[in-house]
Amino acid sequence: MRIPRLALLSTATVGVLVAASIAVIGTAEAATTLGASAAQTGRYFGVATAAFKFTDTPYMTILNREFNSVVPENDMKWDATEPQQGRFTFTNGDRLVSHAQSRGMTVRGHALLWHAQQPSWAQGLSGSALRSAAINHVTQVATHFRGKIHSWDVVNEAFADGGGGARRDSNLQRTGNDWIEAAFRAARAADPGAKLCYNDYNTDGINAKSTGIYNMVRDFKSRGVPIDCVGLQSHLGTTLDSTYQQNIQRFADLGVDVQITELDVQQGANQANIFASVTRACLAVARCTGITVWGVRDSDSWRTGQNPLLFDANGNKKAAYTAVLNTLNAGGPTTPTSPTTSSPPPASGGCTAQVTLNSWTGGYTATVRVTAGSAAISGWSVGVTVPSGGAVTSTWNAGNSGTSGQVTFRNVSYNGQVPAGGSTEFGFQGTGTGPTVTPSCTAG
Ligand code: 9MR
Repeated sequence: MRIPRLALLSTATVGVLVAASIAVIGTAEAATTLGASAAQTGRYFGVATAAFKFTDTPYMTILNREFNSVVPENDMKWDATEPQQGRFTFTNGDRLVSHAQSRGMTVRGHALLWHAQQPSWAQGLSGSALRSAAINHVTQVATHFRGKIHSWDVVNEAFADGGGGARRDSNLQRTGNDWIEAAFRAARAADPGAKLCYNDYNTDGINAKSTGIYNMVRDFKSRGVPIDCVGLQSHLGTTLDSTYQQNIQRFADLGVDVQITELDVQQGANQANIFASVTRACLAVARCTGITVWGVRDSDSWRTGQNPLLFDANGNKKAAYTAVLNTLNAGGPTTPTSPTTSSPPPASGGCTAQVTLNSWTGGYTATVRVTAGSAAISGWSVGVTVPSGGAVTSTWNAGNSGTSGQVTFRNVSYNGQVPAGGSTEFGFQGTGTGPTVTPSCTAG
């Protein structure tokens, strides 16, 4: 029998396609860019940039190829966005955001309030006039960029160096110690989708300054002040504090994400090792969700003469680049899915729980959203089945009884009251594979 030529061709094509897709599934290729390799571990790899550099072709080639997150080095600061009181200029910030969106990059916002780079009109204010100008600034800027920012540095560098963990003196601090929480509440109201971070430097290990910040975050979590993340800037010298990872972990254990936000390392024999160690430390903590370097090439850096970045002035990859890429690739690939499992819609007076997993080989974090039904609830508990062989190793924003098999999570003092239709989140980390059985939710 003669088989029509067309049919023969298509049979062969299907055969090739099937073979090709099996080959793709079966091969775990090491990623060849920072952004892609970080993404395989569920994280981003970002860079500080500026709209005025967008006409520099060699610069843009690296930016677009390597990074999947950007942060404006200066374009969203107070002096840049509100040069005169009540007159806002978002041109450069908007250019940065639209470039990022066109390339599928996320954007960190930096920084809503800071004692430095204030416009001169704000430097001349104090007391309640400064407080209301500052909160208005937070509201206007966060509202303008609403829905477009992955994480905001809401407050930058508010703690003192060598101050035993105390706040830094500044015109903002002199408006009252509650200025930071007022800023976070205003930011949450203006852009509920953005993660809200506190960001600082000289916090690259367990020391008096990072402990001061740790105590503030713990206090905020206990009082329901909206804070989601801590930024560790990580402007580093020629050594790395031995408690770098431990410090990330203790913040994560408070129930906030940690981001390495302004990484650069002084050139020297240890540069590549320090970059690799920072990357490894972030990968080792599930809630360390991304790393940003503070510039593309050494010639773009604020640290003139210290060559602290991953590319040299000619755009060549340095040893530090290769060290970071290899470290990222050693940390992945992980399961690129976030499966969710939900309990059924609640009866009046009840609640529902939805579990979202971020899994990797050998472990996971679970984020659990508890939503009240048509009536407010006062207290809740969520039952989860932990697959055999695994166990819960840490929990945030909830208490747990048991760590394996059937585990019950209960609200803590500050998140038991949930209004009708409202929700609250808690999370836990575990070993093994994450729970996939429908969770239960019980009010009261
Ligand atoms: O890199 C920024 C540089 O271009 C600015 O002139 C400087 C102004 O103070 O700010 C630099 O970025 C800082 C960041 O906004 C906050 N953390 C420290 C960074 C380096 O100084």
